[in-house]
Amino acid sequence: NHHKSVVLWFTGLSGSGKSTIANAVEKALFDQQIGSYVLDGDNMRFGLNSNLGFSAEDREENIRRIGEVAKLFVDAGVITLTAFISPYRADRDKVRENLEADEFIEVFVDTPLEVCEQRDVKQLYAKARRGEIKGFTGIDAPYEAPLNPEITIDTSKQPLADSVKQVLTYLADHNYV
Ligand code: GGZ
Repeated sequence: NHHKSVVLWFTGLSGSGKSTIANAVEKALFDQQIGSYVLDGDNMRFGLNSNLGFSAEDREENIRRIGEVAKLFVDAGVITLTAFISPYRADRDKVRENLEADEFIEVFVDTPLEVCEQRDVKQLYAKARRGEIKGFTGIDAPYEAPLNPEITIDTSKQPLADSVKQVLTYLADHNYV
């Protein structure tokens, strides 16, 4: 099935739903015989970026490397979905600038902190509140929201299927798929 390769750059707080939506979009594309690939903490932070932590400098380097890898995937013709907090606007903008204008779609997963904290699947917010994790995004480290994201999704207001549809509709409307 024909498609135009692109990076779908998901950004948002821990627990906002980035990986869940990205993986569901990957599956939906697969069902349409369109190959795509998800870059996330599981395959980047445990591999290529295993020497990086969560200081501002390390997050910047994390995002820089992911941006370079995503660019290689796009050059290889793959629809590439990345699911990282990527809290710094400047770091995301650098990734965008390193690609063609139509090769970067910023997907802001704008789930409120309160909702992410309520979910707390990995109990990381609880640890951050107790001071057992320092520099946790949204608690004592910054998250800089995108100013002009192509897509904004609030997972506290709609089910997963609607979020997936939102992304697929954007791709179809802009002739990526
Ligand atoms: C934020 C942290 C931290 C700190 C560990 N701050 O829910 P998760 O577990 O799976 O998502 C978070 C993930 C964030 O990694 P990223 O590579 O996406 O971050 S960044 O883009 O800022 O480089 C969380 C876990 O790692 N985690 N410590 N201090 N999230």
